[in-house]
Amino acid sequence: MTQNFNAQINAFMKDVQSRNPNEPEFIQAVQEVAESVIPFIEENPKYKAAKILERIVEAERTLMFRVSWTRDDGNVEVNRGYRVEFNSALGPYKGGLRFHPSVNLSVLKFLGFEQIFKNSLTTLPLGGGKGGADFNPKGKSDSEVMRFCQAFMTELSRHIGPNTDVPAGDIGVGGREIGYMFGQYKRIRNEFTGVLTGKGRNWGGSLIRPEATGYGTVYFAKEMLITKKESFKNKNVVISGSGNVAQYAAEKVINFGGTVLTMSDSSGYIYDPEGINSEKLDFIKEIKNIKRARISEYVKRYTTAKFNAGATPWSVSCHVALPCATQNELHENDATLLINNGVMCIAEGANMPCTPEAIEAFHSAKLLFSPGKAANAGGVATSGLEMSQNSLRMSWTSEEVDEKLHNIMVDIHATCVKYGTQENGFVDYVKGANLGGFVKVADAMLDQGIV
Ligand code: NDP
Ligand code: 2IT
Repeated sequence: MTQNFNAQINAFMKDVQSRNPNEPEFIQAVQEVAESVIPFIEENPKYKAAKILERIVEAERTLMFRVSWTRDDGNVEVNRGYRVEFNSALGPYKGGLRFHPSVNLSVLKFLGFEQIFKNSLTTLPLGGGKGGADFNPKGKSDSEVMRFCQAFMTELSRHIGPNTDVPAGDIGVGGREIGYMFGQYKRIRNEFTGVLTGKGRNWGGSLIRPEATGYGTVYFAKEMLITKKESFKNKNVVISGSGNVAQYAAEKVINFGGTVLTMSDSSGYIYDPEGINSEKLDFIKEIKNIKRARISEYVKRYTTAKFNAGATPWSVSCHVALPCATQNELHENDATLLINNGVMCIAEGANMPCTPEAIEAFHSAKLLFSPGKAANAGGVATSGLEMSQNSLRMSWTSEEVDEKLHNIMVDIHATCVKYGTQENGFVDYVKGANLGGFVKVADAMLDQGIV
């Protein structure tokens, strides 16, 4: 008989809410972890006595700073920069930087908090952190983006370092932005070090890092399908987003013999009933990465495809759904549509893209559902591999990195199965990921005393 721990969970969450008012995304992320972890803590009093959960929800350090920079026309702009250094029990703070107008403290605290458990699941020595700014790269010239990145790094450089805190990309931060920030760090500190990951391949970057999050998500989903004796072959796959994660998820699905029916951006989604093949995906990469234009351009070239403005792709019938855009992009009604249309597997390429109600619907329907902290951990894992290569002053081949990435995703899947398998055999990947991630961090915190 499973005991009900609602009273303990509610009391804990009441306290977290009162200490973190007006932070809905952070509360959402903590609630999910608390629901998985509190029953375990109640049965393992050493964690309770050391107040591990109370400490883990409090960031070790939160930095907020002004970022002033100049537009091409001479106008002055002011943005707010952040770095949330959440937990260093397992290693230097590690996590991406997001540049998007929606960035605020709640969003970065949710991402930094998730990162602790995700990084633990990778088995690499990585603490958890996240940062960014409410800067909108859309419509900015290249030189404006450079000046912003330089202004941002001028302050951030005081707080980070290869053994302290190692940022990387996230929404709005890709190879171009990492390059500008690395250049400014090097200029200020007079050091060529692995202070950022996602670097260019000629100057310390790892092969496969650009591909890693999307590939890793599909490697993870493949493991989930194997538990049902299924594969990607001839499966219809619906993907949201058309950025870094979505592009390489699509590439790997195509590679595994699946059919990618949709991709999207913040203006809407494209539906190609004939499937987005490699050549069409190259065009999407050109639209998004080089032209920095809208996904709707796709239907001008491929006229049998349809663009649906202002909509998300969840009404398209599919076997596998990979939400790869942003948080809370898949709601309960979307989950119901997917379920009614026969979806069997949902793997989060983005961080927290499914609302709690959507996850509940997938769980009630006994479908394969994996949370981002497990399914998208391949990105940060490969960042960890980039750090290793930087320390060794060596570069591994694509095949070597891809094999390590694949093994890490298979291992994370096994960890989720170990901690998440219910008495009836159903695998609760949410519980599995939360517990699997928590135990390692909690034990390290116990070892390191009350800090
Ligand atoms: P990109 O900036 O490369 O792409 C983001 C994509 O999502 C774009 O298509 C963008 O559309 C869309 N998008 C962003 N915000 C919204 C929104 N509010 N509503 C609808 N669509 C939106 O980012 P990534 O691909 O790197 O990141 C995608 C997700 O994956 C994020 O949740 C991120 O945290 C997560 N992630 C990323 C990792 C990485 O290594 N990059 C690692 C692990 C997770 P538009 O072009 O219109 O803005
Ligand atoms: O959400 C994430 O895991 C990332 N954006 C990648 C972080 C990293 O340090 O590579």
